[in-house]
Amino acid sequence: MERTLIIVKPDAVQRGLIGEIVKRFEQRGLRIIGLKMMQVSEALAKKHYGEHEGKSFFEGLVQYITSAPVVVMVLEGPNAIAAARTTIGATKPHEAAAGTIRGDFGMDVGRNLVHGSDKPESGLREVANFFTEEELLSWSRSTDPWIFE
Ligand code: DAT
Ligand code: MG
Repeated sequence: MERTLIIVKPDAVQRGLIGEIVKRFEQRGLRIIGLKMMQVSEALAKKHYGEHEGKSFFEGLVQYITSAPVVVMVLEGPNAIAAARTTIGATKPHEAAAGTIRGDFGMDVGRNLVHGSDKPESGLREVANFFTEEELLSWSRSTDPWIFE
C-alpha cells in the first residue's frame, strides 16, 4: 500500500473547506491513517518545499504555507499518490479540471488549497517530515474488500 502526505493549506482552512476536502479523499476510498491540525514552522516549510528553493515563488510559498494553521493527513491505498493527485487537480487552478479540488475551489497557483506528494520517494520523505510512526495507525476498514480487490 502506498502512502501520500496531504496538506489542507491555510487558504482552504480559512475558507472552511477542511470537511469538503477530507470528504473527497474519503469518498474516493483512500484510507486515512494519520490526521492533525498544526501551524507549519518556517524550518519545516523550507524542508518540505526544498526542491523549489531558489525559484522565484519560493519565498511566497513559504510565507503562504506558514501563514495560518493547516490540516495534514496521511492517506493510504493502492496508487494512493496518483489517485490523490487526480482528485487534487493541476497545480495551476485555472488549468485544473472541473470536479477536482483545485478546479472546483481555486483561482490562483499561490492559493491552490491542497498539497499531495508527487512520487513514492516524496511520499516517504514528506510523511516522515510531518508525522512520527506512533502518530500513524495501522488499521483496516470493514469496507476495504469493497474498495480494494
Ligand atoms: P504541486 O503542488 O501541484 O505538486 P509543485 O510541486 O510544482 O506543484 O509546486 C509546489 C507549489 O509551489 C505549488 O502547489 C504552488 C507553488 N508553485 C508552483 N509553481 C508555481 C509558479 N509558477 N508560480 C507560483 N507558485 C508556484
Ligand atoms: Mg509538488
